[in-house]
Amino acid sequence: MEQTLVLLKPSCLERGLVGQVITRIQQRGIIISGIKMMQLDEKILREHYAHLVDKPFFPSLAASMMASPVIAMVLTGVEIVEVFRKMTGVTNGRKAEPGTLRGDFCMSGQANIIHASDSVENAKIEIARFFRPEEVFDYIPVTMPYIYGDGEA
Ligand code: IDP
Ligand code: MG
Repeated sequence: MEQTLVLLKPSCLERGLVGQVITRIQQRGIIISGIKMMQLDEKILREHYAHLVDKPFFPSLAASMMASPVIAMVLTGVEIVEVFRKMTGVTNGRKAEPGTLRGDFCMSGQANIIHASDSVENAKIEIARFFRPEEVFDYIPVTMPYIYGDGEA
């Protein structure tokens, strides 16, 4: 199965939305393989948002990501990168479809509550950036035969 890296941003923690987001993840049948709270710093953010470092909004983005700890997660599932990007919704919460996490829980293009890896290749890089191998657990829930049909997972 595939894995993706998710960050619940300070805008998620400060607004008390952590439980609702995790509930949505679990009710979908997505496996949480790693989860921890971390305080991000400038160094890791310059790596994580390398594609945005030269944008005028980068200092404000970095400050918003360091405003409180974040919750980092490794999620596991079949085609999880694509599934979870769809669940996340487009970057600007005001444009995100209702039913997506951003479309239901935020109104901002920056304080948009959640990060999700955008490709399988980037997911591998991001998981290695935020988690040590021993922090990612490869258990299989006993409910697996009810989450996926025969031969799917
Ligand atoms: P994504 O989170 O939907 O993958 P990216 O383009 O990778 O979007 O941008 C990373 C994060 O940078 C966004 O989630 C958002 O918090 C922030 N961001 C992106 N574009 C802007 C902008 O134009 N102004 C302010 N913040 C932005
Ligand atoms: Mg992105």
